[in-house]
Amino acid sequence: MNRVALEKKVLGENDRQAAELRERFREHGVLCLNLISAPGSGKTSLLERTLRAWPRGERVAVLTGDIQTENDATRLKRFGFPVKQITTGGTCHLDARMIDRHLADWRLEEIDLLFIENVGNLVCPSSYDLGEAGKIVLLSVTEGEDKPLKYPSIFFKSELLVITKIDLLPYVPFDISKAEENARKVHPDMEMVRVSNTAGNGLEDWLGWLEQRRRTEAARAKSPA
Ligand SMILES: Nc1nc2c(ncn2[C@@H]2O[C@H](COP(=O)(O)OP(=O)(O)OP(=O)(O)O)[C@@H](O)[C@H]2O)c(=O)[nH]1
Ligand SMILES: [Mg+2]
Repeated sequence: MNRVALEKKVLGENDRQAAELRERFREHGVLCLNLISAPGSGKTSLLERTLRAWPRGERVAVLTGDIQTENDATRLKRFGFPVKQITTGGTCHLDARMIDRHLADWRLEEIDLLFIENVGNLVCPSSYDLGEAGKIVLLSVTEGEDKPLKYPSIFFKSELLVITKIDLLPYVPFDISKAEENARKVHPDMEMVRVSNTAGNGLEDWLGWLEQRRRTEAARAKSPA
């Protein structure tokens, strides 16, 4: 079998498993969001901020993916919500089978919001559907404002762009308006927020977006198909 045919087969099988996961999330009323960025853009930091701000009784959970180490799960478990690490052992993205396997001993009826932190990579995670309701792409101000043009697929497929590390703007030659304009060239309707995970600026916009997204999903679930 040649490489293209094999890749098609793998992606076809992944799509089938992702469709099953999406159906299970829908049945149990789980809003699943898939966070994607280059390594180190601030996915775990944003989730740390989110869990810290999250009301204790609310039912949120995280699956966090990395090639090696349990570091991100250790960071996120401190907030008392269910968190599991997925180590891929070399694979540059998560796939639907890994999600399915790591959900096996969680009761989906006890989760309202599930974050998946993908492996740090702007390319491979874009091709693998995980059954999520939406993808969120992060871009930090140290990465250059041309990234939406260089890696269009993930910016096209994500509903929200989170620009991170805005506290560093005084120190780096990053034109934030240009970055947003580039993202809009690839994805005209894309929503955007700007945050600093360290200083805390913009976090209310991110949390507000999440709240609104949960409301939209709940309304969609209630309306007849
Ligand atoms: N100045 C500044 N540093 C940040 C911000 N967000 C994250 N960092 C730092 O950036 C580094 C990487 O952050 P992580 O949250 O681990 O990034 P990540 O995207 O989860 O990284 P991977 O999981 O390895 O892909 C850490 O040293 C963070 O403290 C921010 O908003 N401002
Ligand atoms: Mg991380």
